[in-house]
Amino acid sequence: MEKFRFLTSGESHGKCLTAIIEGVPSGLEIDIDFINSELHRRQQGYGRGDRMKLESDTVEITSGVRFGKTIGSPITLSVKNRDFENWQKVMSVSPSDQTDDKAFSVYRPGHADYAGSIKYNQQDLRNILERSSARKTAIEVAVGAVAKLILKQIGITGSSEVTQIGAACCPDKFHQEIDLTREKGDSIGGKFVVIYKNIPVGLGSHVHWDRGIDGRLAQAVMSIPAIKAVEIGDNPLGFCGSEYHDEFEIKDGEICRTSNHAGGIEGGMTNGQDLVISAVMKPIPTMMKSLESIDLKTNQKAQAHYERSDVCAVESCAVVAEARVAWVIANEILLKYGSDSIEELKSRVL
Ligand code: EPS
Repeated sequence: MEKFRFLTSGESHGKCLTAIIEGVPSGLEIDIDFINSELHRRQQGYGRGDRMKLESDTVEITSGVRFGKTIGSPITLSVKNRDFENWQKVMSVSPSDQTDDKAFSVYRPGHADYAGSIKYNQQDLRNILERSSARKTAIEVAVGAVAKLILKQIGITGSSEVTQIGAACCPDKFHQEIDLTREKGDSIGGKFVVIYKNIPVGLGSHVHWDRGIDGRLAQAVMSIPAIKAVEIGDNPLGFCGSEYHDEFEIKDGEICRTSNHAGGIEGGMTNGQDLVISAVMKPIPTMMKSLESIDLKTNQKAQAHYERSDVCAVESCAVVAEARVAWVIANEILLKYGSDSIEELKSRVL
């Protein structure tokens, strides 16, 4: 069951990335500067590669918005790839431009190349790289910004923070860790946390397995490229039950809790506390430091393919996760309060 739904398209070095979103209530003011500032945040972060110097991601809206406000119809968003200029022939749609330029056939261990080439019967691994690249998260962040604008109307706000880079858990050490990794021609992962505040009680449900908001959040965050683990609230290992579960108390006549180890979710439903989701990103698998691999053309040993990449993208990934969590919350809000206009939504929630 989806109320806030969308599809995205676009390759890393294709002309542009596109999304069509359906289900956004009418009357929502679309703040393009806000969407662009979210795109800018995704491009930042210590350890990003040279592609980010080339791109200056901005959104274009071509449907669903009139005079600055949504009108209830599907919204089309697009973000241009500036680098397309250098890839026009290589990424051409036309059969007459067929070329082997930028083709490659040595699998990158850890990337989608191997399984993707078998699944889609492709001999040129570029045909897998182009869509498996995390470049597509640019348009996802634009969609997340629209979800955030809906949430903002009812007072829900989100943020994120990097909590670990490699073995370093203290922000003072993050840049040093990334610099050392770059010097070695390697890549490095890390961990971040996303927090959303002012969440109403009862988003999601305990009544059926696929309606739990924890499962939906886990899927949305886990499927970001390179994510290997997702946690809701505090990792319970090392706690006994009496320490972990959040006790009730009454403060100023209101029911509240003495802690938030559960990260705002109990029984697959939000409980009114802050929503807290952490995720672990593996080191990016495109590396200067060569790994042993196989060339699919010869079936012989070869060194893995390398092309421009990031040393560390954990900060950007946290922004992408904020966006994905925003989609999930916006969808649950629209499922629960089912409104066609922002005025209706506000009257139902506030
Ligand atoms: C990315 C753009 C890509 C990569 C990165 C994410 O650009 P290019 O491939 O042209 O350098 O920098 O993707 C990966 C590292 C990956 O392994 O998929 C972006 O816009 O975030």
